Amino acid sequence: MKKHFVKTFTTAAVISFLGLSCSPKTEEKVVVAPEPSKYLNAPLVTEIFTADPSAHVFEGKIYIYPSHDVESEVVEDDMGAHFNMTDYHVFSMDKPGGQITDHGKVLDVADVPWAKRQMWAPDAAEKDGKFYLYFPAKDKDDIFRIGVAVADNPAGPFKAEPEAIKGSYSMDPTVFKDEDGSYYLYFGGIWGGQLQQYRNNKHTPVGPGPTDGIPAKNEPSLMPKMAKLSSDMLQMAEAPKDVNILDSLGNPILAGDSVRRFFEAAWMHKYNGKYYFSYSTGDTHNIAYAIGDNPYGPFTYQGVVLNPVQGWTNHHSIVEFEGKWYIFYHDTELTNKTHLRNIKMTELVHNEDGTIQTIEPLRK
Ligand code: FUB
Repeated sequence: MKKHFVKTFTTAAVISFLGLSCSPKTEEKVVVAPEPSKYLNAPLVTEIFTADPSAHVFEGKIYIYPSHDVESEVVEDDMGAHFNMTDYHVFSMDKPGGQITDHGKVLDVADVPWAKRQMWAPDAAEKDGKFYLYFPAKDKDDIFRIGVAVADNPAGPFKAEPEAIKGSYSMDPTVFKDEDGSYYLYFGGIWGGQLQQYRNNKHTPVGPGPTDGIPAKNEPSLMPKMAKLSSDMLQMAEAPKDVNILDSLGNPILAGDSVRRFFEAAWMHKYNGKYYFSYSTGDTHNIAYAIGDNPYGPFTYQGVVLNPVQGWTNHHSIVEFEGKWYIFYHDTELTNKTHLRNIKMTELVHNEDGTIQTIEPLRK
């Protein structure tokens, strides 16, 4: 905090200065000016810890579906065991900058018959007046699966389906609704997200560690997965396919290209008829993006949407509200602990050529 001395001239002092009568009186006050924040934006929620915000406009409002971070006894490891979340809250705001409403707990792991622990990054979708919460959790065998829970309104509460989505695996699900009314599920995450334990949609682990099963540096990286959703929104209508992320020459991004390869946190948005697949590069901490011509891709790498935030993880969503685009993201401003995060938002700008202006979340 910087202290400034501010001189307050009273009327009496001015009269005195002008040579008029009255005793001179000058007051000195110490005021404390707030340190300029090093963060681009303030946390949206401070009462509980929140992360991985998936934002949508439902019924004219912005609804946010984040992870609910909690302190727990679990020791930190490279598989993210310390992200030991057990439930979800939903938040809403009438408009950017508006007051945030916490709609309370909308789903608890205890109410998900197939799930045991680690309720990680969720997303939501609306179809025909029903709302669907897609969420990853570890099952009784400690394998990540993706579940669905259903509600009659965007603020829940949500009722979980008795079983996980058939054939689902790994984590960080997101659902994209295309303009023709089709819905697509994107998912996956390496290391703690277990994607490296799968080949051709089969669980074929070569070891329990976060990098066991990661391809060699000069091989194509593991790609996120996607599938069209069934018309009831509860299953995949097809076997998951790779979301191919290519370089500008049309070659797959390599596993050793850690600045550009997919790690976790898939998101899809559509802008001017193009499909923007964005994701976290994990251990290099960027939110990157790639553009394609249809929901299946391939997608060509373009650059960085959001530079590293404070904290190890970087996870976002991108949404349009009344003609402007916004990115929702998180950092660790409230705690400086990587597993106790807080959600934030800021405007996102598409350039005339369709590229996205890179956002710097920390002031230099
Ligand atoms: O919140 C737990 C995990 O951290 C998410 O699933 C990842 O995307 C990372 O943000």
